[in-house]
Amino acid sequence: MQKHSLPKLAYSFDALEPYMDSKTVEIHYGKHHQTYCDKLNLALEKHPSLFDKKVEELLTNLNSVPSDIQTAVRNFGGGFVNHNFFWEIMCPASSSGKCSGDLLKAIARDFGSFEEFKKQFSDKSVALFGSGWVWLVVDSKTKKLEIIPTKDQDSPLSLGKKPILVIDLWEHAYYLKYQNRRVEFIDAFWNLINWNRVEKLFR
Ligand code: MN3
Repeated sequence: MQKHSLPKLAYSFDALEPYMDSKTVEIHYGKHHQTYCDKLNLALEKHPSLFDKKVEELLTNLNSVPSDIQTAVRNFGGGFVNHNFFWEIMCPASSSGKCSGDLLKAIARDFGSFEEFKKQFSDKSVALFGSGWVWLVVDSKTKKLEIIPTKDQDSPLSLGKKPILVIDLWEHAYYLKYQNRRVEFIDAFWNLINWNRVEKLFR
């Protein structure tokens, strides 16, 4: 049995400056993300055999998780996996690159153009009420790209969608630097997307 632990960040806390400040990354990763991981481990201790499964697998089949820990897996397992993913699809602005190749073609196919996709993704991020996430996903049936919001720590995996890009819109993701100015945070986020990684996830 192996407890879950946070994956190492591929960059230092200050590497996302000035768009995401060092203190925010440090607390977001070291405190918020760590707490989701700890609480997930605590819940799984009631059913230790589940440690052998990937958390992504548990979230994909939430109904198969024992009912006494289903909510905990949804919230803390979701928080654990969503943040793993969030850190993974970001990088320092200097190596962000550009959306290109097959992904760019699919975006043009499903949204009309990259600019239109960016507008829709940003608009949904501004409009999200309360705490949650906005995702670019591939629907597992239609194979089309979609932009969907999820509440709290809900995962698109539980909806049959494969995530390829995400923005964390909980206030803890931006409040130290941007306070109530969520729009500025969303604008800044576009500088931090690891397009190389996102395109790999798409393929
Ligand atoms: Mn968060």
